[in-house]
Amino acid sequence: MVHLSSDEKNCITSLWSKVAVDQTGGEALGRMLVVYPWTTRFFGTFGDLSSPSAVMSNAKVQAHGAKVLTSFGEAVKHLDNLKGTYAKLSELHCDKLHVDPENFKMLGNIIVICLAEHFGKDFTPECQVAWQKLVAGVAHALAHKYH
Ligand code: HNI
Repeated sequence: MVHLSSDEKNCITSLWSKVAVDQTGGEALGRMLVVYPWTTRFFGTFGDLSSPSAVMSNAKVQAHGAKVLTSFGEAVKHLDNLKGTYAKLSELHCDKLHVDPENFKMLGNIIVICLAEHFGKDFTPECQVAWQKLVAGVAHALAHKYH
């Protein structure tokens, strides 16, 4: 359960409205695969992931990253109901994909890093705290249906 003040909610939604979702999503997923190479095991059908440049220029990584960050947008729309929002995806990642929920935290942190890099000083420390709470909340919601 995340507790966000109204200021925190405002900074999350206003920053989100300026995010280039497709580009940032591809970047975040690509970085996860580069920095935590064991995560490539989930993406055996994506083709060449053998080096950082192969990962970052892989069209399937870019497309899937866009899909993941678009889905993250649902969290921004439903800040008060993350568990309900991700119930189906939690089942999918658990039962079908067998993704260890630790990975959700790692990707969430990378998303925050990508935002910090894009927005520089506009990503204030207060806003960063709010985003950190949000990515933790999404990771928690995605892990919720695990058994
Ligand atoms: Ni994730 C598929 C959302 C983190 C591995 N994932 C999806 C889909 C969405 C999605 C949406 C598409 C579902 C469908 O086809 O119905 N994933 C998210 C979100 C996060 C996340 C919102 C966290 C912010 N996924 C992760 C992580 C991993 C991961 C951290 C692995 C390390 N996801 C997958 C895999 C698939 C997937 C694997 C299936 C990919 C494919 O198409 O083959």
